[in-house]
Order: sequence, then structure tokens, then C-alpha cells
Amino acid sequence: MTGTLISVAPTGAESAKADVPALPCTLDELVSTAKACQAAGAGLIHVHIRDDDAQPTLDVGRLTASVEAIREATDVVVQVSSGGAVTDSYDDRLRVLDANPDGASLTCGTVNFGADVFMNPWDLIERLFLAMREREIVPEFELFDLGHVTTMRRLLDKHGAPFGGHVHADLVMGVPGGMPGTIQALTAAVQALPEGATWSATGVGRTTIPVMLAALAGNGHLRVGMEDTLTFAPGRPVRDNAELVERAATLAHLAQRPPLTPDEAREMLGIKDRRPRNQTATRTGAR
Ligand code: KMH
Ligand code: ZN
Repeated sequence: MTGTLISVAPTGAESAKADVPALPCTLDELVSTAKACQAAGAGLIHVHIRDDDAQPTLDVGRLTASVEAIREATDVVVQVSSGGAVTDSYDDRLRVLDANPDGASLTCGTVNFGADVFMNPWDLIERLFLAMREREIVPEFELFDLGHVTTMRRLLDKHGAPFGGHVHADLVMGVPGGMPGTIQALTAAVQALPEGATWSATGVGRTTIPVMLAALAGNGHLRVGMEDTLTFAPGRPVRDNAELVERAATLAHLAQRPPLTPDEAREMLGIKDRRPRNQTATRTGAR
């Protein structure tokens, strides 16, 4: 049994700021969220950004500034979304790697996404994987369905290990159109992962808590955040991302698998340390 990596996905591309005022959309909101979440136990942040009108964007200049600002203010692993929004072009999704993140998400198949379709054809998956390896960016394989596990394995069989040499997957469960957030689906997906892979899980909406408890019991890691969960308890909106991280950290402690520090997360995932040297020296070992 190891400690628990707690990843936070604070923003996503689907919720509107007008409906969810606590959603971090500006650079300041994103950086203060990253700081608060690190203090609460997060080791990694999964970044989607918004434009001045709080609409999802993949603008590379803006994304680069966000990656740099989070890196400057915290020690968390900075992972950008290569999934973007369902409306984003493949070229724009490839260009997010220019923001020089530590890691990037890599969804391993197309999936119905509510009334939309999140498109991830094989050719795009290969291009993202190879571009990440060339740039020494560690992928996190986003798996929304059991078939995505098969596609990830096919990718690894064809192209070999990702940068860093380690395979880490995130099971995104409970999306309308993807695998359900049940212990049966979780078990099937985990059993299909390659030997030596680590995994985290996140349950969308009402599946948040059962998926979190099942993941802890199964030696998995946790992803939480307002990208996936907007209701803390029935009838009670989430106050902010930090309270979701705090809850995950409390459960991880109860499971006797306390949160990994950002440096422990880096080591487990095989992340190249891009922090400026003085930052690494002053913050090593610090949460
Ligand atoms: N916003 C979803 C369409 C990812 O970040 O890589 C895709 C998504 C996955 O959130
Ligand atoms: Zn995302």
C-alpha cells in the first residue's frame, strides 16, 4: 500500500461561471485555488483555462502563463488538459503541449458526453502520445470506458512506454455515455490495466463518493474537483475546490494512505522537474 495521490481538476470546460460562481476562471482564481488545494493535500492540478468572458479556451499564450504562474506559486505537478472542450479542434488540442506543462491528459477513445460527443480517434491519440514523449511530458491516460483501457494497451504495445517510463491512468466514471461509477465497472477497468500501472479514479456527480471509497479500498489514487463535482452533499453546492481536496485527504488518512506530497507525486509518475532551481531547493520536502 502506498500513499494517495490527490489530483484536483478545478475548472473543466463544461460548467458556466454564471451558474457556478465558485468556479476558478481567472488566472488569480486558478493560482489561489492551486495554493489552497496544495495546502489541503493535492499533489497535481489538471488545468483547463477560461478566457476573459469565462469561456473555455486553449489559447497557448494564456495557457503558458497559467502553467508558469501555478509553477511559481506552488509545487504541484502541472498537468494541462489535451481534451479541452468537445468543440475544440484536434490541432488546438495538440498545441496545448507548447505550454510546457509537466504532464497532459490523453483520452484513449471517443465517448458520448451527455448530448455531445468527445472525439478521440486513434490517429489523434497516437499524435498526442508521440508529441508528449518528444517533449518529455508525462501523459495521464484518461479512460472513460472499458474499451479505452484496451486502446491504451494497444498504444503502449505499438509505441512503447511514455516519457518517464511509468503508466498512470485516470478512470473517469459516471459520465453520461461512459462507464458507470460502480464498483463493478471500477474492478473491471482496474483488472484490465497493464502490470505496474498506477491509477486514480473520479466519479462524476453523484458517483463521487462511492468511486472515491472504492478507489481507496482498491489501492488507487483520487481525482477530485469542480470539473467533476458541483454538489458537496444533497442540496449543498461545493464551496470551493479545496473542500473537495480536504474531504479526499481526510478519507485518505482514514484509509491509512495519506496524501502524497508533490515531490512524491513527481517520483511516482516519472515527472521531469521543470521548476526553477531555487524554487526546488527552497521547497523540497515542503508541502
Ligand atoms: N472536457 C471534456 C470534453 C481532459 O481534460 O482531457 C474532456 C476532458 C478530458 O475534460
Ligand atoms: Zn479535463
